[in-house]
Amino acid sequence: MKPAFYVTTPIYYVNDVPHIGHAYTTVAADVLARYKRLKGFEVFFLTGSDEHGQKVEKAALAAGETPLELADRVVKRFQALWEKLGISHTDFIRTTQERHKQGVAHIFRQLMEQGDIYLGEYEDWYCTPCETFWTETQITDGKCPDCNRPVERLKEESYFFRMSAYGEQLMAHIEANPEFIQPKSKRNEIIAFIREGLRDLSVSRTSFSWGIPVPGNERHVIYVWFDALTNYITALGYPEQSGTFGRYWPVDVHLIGKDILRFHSVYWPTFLMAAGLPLPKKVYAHGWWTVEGQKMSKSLQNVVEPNMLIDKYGVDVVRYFLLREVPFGLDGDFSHASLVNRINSDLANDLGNLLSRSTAMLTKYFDGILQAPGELAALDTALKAKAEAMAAAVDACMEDLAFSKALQAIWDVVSTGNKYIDETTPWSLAKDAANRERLATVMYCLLETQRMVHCLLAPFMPETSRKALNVLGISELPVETDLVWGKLTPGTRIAKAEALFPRIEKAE
Ligand code: ME8
Repeated sequence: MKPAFYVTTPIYYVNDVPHIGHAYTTVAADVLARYKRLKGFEVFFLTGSDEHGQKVEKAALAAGETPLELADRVVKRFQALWEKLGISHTDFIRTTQERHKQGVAHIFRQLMEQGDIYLGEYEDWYCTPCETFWTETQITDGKCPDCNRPVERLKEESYFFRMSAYGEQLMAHIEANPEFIQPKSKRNEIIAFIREGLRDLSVSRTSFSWGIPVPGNERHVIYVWFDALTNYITALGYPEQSGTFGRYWPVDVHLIGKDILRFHSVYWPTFLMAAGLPLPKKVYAHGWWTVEGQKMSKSLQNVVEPNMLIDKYGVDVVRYFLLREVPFGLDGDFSHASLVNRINSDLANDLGNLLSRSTAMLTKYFDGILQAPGELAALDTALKAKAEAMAAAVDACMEDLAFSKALQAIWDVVSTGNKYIDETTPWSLAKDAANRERLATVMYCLLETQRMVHCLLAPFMPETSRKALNVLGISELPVETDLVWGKLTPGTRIAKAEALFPRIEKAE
C-alpha cells in the first residue's frame, strides 16, 4: 500500500471573494500534493470554505441575502478559481455541510461531558471583524491589536474551553517536536505567547445565531474558530475513527498564513489534546503579500484578482510567480513589473528558449529523430551529474517547504543546459560528418536533461510540463522512477517545440 500524506489549506471565509493571498496558500498546497503524488504517496488534499459566524451573517444582511445564499454564491467563485488554477484537491469541505456540523457537535459534546467545556460568563473587549475577544492590556486606544479597528465591550453567558489546563502539555509537545511549528521565527512567537499563560477560551456566542448550535443549549452557537478548525477532521469522516480518518490523521501539514497561526498552533492542538486525538505533525505559517508595496485592501482598491492575472499571463505563470518570487515563510510584494521580469527572464529566456533551441536543432540535424548517445565526454557527464543531483536537491527543499529554493535548483540545471549549448556548439559539430556521433550525444544529453527538468517541474507548472513532455514523446504523468537519467528512448520523434512563453513587451 502507498504511504499516506495529508495536506490542508485554511478554509476561506465566504464574506470575501478570492484574491492572490488565498490563491497563494492553495497553490502551495497543490504543488506539495502533486509532488507527493509524484513521489508515490497517496495524498489527501483538503480545502474548503468557512461559512459560519458573525462576519458572514453581517455580510449577508448587507447583501440582502440569507447567510446560506451568500455562502452558496461566493463558494462557487472559490471553486471556479481552484479549477482554473489547476488545484487538485481531494475534497472541498463547507462548514454548512451536515457531515461537518455533526462532527463539530460530537467533539463539543464530548468535551462538555468530560468537563473540558463549561458554562460561565464572559466580559471583555470584542473585535467583530476578527471575531476575537481582547483583554484590557492587549488593546491600545480602544483598537484591536490585529486589525486596528475599534473594539466594543461585550458581556455574555458563554461556554468556555478549559485551555488553561493544556498549556504545559502543549509546551512540552512544542519543545519535543521542533518541526511542529514552522518557520522558526514564528515558533518563538508562539512559545512566548504560551509562556504568558493560557486563559480558558470562550467557545460559544449568544449575540448572533448563524452557526452550529451548542448541543443541548440552542441559545448558543459554537464559536466560529472551534467550528472551523474541526473541518480538518470532519472532512476525514470524524467521529468515525477508522477508514479515511484512520488512514490520514494526524495531518502531515496544515498550510496557513501567519495571520492565523495562533488558532492553529495553540487553540487547535489543545482541542485535540482534550479530545484525545494526535496533534498535527506540522503547522507552517507562510508570509503575507502586499501589492506594489501596500497592504491589499478593498478600500485601497488594490486587491489583486487571480482570474485577471490568469487570463492575461496564463495559469502556470501565476503559479510559478507566486512560489518563485518570495521564499516561503517570508513576506513578499506583488508587482506587475516583477511578474513581467520573471516571465521574460526565467520562463521565456531560460526555460522556453532551451526547449525551442534544442528541438529546433534536432529537427535540423536529425530530422527530429532522437539518436542513441555515444560515449559521454566531460561536458556531458557534468551536465548529467547536475541533472541527477537535481532530484535530491528538490526533494530536500520540498521537505522544508522551500518552494522557491526547489525552483532555483531546477533553474540551475536549466541554465547549465543553456550554457552547455554554447559550450558544445552543435552548429559547428554539424558542419563535419565526422562529428555525427558527437552531435547525437550532445542532442541526447540536452533533451534528456529537459525531460528530467519537466518531470520535477510538473507539480509547479502542470500545463507547461505536460506540453514539454509531450514534445519529448511522453504522455504519462511523471512518477518517481522517471527521475533518473537515460529514460528517453532513441528513435523517438521529437517535433520542434513552439515557444512555451511569449515574451512580454515592457509597454504592455
Ligand atoms: O482566516 N497574503 O479565512 P480567510 C498571503 N476562515 N496570504 C493571504 C493573504 C495575504 N495578503 N490574505 C489571505 C480565515 N491569505 C479563516 C480560516 S481555517 C480553519 C479558518 C490567505 O478567508 C492565508 O492563507 O481570512 C490566510 O491564512 C488565509 O488566506 C485567511 O483566509
